[in-house]
Amino acid sequence: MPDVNPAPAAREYDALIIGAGFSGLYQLLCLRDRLGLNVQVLEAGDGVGGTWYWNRYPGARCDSESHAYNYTFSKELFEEWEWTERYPDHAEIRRYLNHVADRFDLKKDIRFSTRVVGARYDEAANRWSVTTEAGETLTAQFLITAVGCLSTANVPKFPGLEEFGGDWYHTGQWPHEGVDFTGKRVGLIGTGSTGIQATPVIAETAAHLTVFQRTANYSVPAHNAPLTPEFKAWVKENHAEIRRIMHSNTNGQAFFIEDRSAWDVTPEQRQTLYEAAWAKGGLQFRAVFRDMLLDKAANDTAAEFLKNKIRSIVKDPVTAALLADIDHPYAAKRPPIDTDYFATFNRENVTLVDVRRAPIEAITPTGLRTRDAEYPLDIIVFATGYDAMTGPLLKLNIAGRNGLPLAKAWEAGPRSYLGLQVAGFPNLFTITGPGSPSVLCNMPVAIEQHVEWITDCIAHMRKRELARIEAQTDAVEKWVEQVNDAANATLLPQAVSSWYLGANVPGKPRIFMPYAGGMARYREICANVAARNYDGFALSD
Ligand code: N01
Repeated sequence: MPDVNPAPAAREYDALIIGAGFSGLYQLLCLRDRLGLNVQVLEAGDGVGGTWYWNRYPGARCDSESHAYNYTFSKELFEEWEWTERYPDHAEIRRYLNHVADRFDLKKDIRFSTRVVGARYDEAANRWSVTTEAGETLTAQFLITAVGCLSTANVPKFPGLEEFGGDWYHTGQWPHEGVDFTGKRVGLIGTGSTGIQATPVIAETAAHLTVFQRTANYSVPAHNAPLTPEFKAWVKENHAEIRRIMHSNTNGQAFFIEDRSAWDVTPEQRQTLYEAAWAKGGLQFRAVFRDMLLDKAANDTAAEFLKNKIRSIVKDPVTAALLADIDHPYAAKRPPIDTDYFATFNRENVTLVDVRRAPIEAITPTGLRTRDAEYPLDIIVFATGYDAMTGPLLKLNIAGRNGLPLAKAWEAGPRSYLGLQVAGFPNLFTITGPGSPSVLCNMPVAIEQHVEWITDCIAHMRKRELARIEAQTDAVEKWVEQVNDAANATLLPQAVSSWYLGANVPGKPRIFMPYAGGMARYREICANVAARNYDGFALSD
């Protein structure tokens, strides 16, 4: 049943929140129940879930392990919810978020099926005026975006798509009723985390699946499985410890990166450690050595191990060579994890096509044409990613002081202070905005930290009767430098086709967007800023 709330009588709020995923739900709870504010959430979908509301493609599943993919603010909530598998699938995550929304009675303050199409700051009134697609206007002192980092689908502008006679879908806007691939000739474009998750599942029912690969990718087995009663009991008993680990490490996961260099061990020991990590599976593979993302030679040892795995799994040597022809360091792009991805290319009904060598030229009425060949298709699946991080914010048409559009302020790429605020946009907070660790961290951990920081900041303002907070230009300049320095200290910018850099969207400025200095360090920086009376922000009454 869609969650539909009638339009409320009041149109003026203390705070408006855009989005009802992990961020929006917790921000609502904090501002409404902890600070007593009059808050409204505006959500385009007809239910809670955010990214997980839209991402229902075959194989859609979280890459963080379920016991780490939680809110941790409530011990009771943590203990009463039981995940069923090592990695929750999209439907189970939606059940979790619905449970949270119902448990804390959040839905009554969420306007579903309400898409925000504009937001404008009125300086004289010190209020944000937010317009919805239906033409309504709502105002608030604070505007908080909780729109996620990966919610604006990137559908490449191939000529001919409108004339395609079959069906096509982007994975991030998947039909709720699902798609039946039985007996169909399916083309899947994209081999990021999504394409790698979807490929094996689609191959099970499609008559034929053609995977169009532009950039070959690493992947480590997920080894998904149902959780045992013992593990579930262990999780419940160890809430505090799991939380402590997630809050004190670099990536917000429930494990630490090993404190050893790839050069502390012999090549044989390295091989043994990689084999053990491969057998364990999941994102922990990148935690085997502390210098894996810092030292190219150290990274090469992991990269070679993973390429050898591909060569050993995939039987056809040409396909294996194409899959293992990876041009970037391991984990410099977001590392996928999979269930039988490489083995799927041993199936009779699956073909890999290199669209780096022979790019896609057009979608035709009956299929897809590359420079070299024509592929007849009934269904095309675009696993082509997102206009990441900035896309969801720019889509809102936000205008700050003097009507300055955010798109103009960010013409040369995103510039923010701590990924939380943009100079010239007072009282606007961007949860997991560009310049914060966000996508380099386990998202719920990054989200909780941002939401709690924003809540404390607003509480501070209320207590001191301050009405306005705004990032200062010099603080923004310094932070942008720190974001660049943090990225440049790692191998991350070496993946030139990465969406971390905006490289997947033609014309998008190439800026390394997330803060790569680590979640623990970032948490400390934000706490220090707050302790120093919100250093770098101007607060006024
Ligand atoms: O998107 P991507 P994604 N012609 O941008 C290709 C998160 N996630 O949806 O690399 C041909 O990574 C593109 O090629 P290239 C996770 O953070 C999380 O897979 O640009 N190909 C690439 O292969 C992830 O990183 C989970 O050369 C084109 C692919 O499409 C993020 O979402 C699960 C093309 C896009 O890969 C995005 O992943 C899934 C073109 N014109 C995803 N344009 C969880 O577990 C693009 N491509 C939580």
